Amino acid sequence: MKVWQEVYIGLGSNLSDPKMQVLKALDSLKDLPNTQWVSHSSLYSSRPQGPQDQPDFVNAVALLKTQLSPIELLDRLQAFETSQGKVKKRHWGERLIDLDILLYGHETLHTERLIIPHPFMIERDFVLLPMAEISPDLILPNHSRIKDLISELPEGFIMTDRKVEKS
Ligand code: ROI
Repeated sequence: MKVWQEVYIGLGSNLSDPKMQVLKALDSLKDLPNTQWVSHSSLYSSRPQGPQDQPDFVNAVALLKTQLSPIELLDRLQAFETSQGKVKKRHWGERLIDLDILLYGHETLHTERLIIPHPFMIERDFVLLPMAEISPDLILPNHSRIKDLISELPEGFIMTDRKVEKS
């Protein structure tokens, strides 16, 4: 019997109607095999981390329970990105849709294709705040509390005056 792991997925888009792209990607996550949908955060508007000559982002985080392995999950997410039309333009540049595995249970993984926890999540309010919205008492594999990480963020990208409406 395979165990069920709680997995957090970060979603981001800043091209071709970003809100629609994020909602579409959230919907495709519901089609993952051997996976149960748990919840997702609100959608957040954020200014770009990285080059500033690109549009603002819409970000969200989803929580699932899955029996897929990390690499099986990564393959599925990359297939969703490709079928939704993702083309890589430049490093830390604009993107139609990004689906990142943030946490996979309490596991840590360091391979060429995949690093878990996501190496940049602790510096990104557009990841930590949506995660805390769905799991306010979350503790990371290195024992950090999500609330402590949020209070230690050096920089904010989320535009609090521009929370995205649901539909
Ligand atoms: N910036 C924001 N605000 N949101 C993202 O999802 C995002 N994703 C990225 C880079 C380009 C680093 N910047 C981002 O990949």
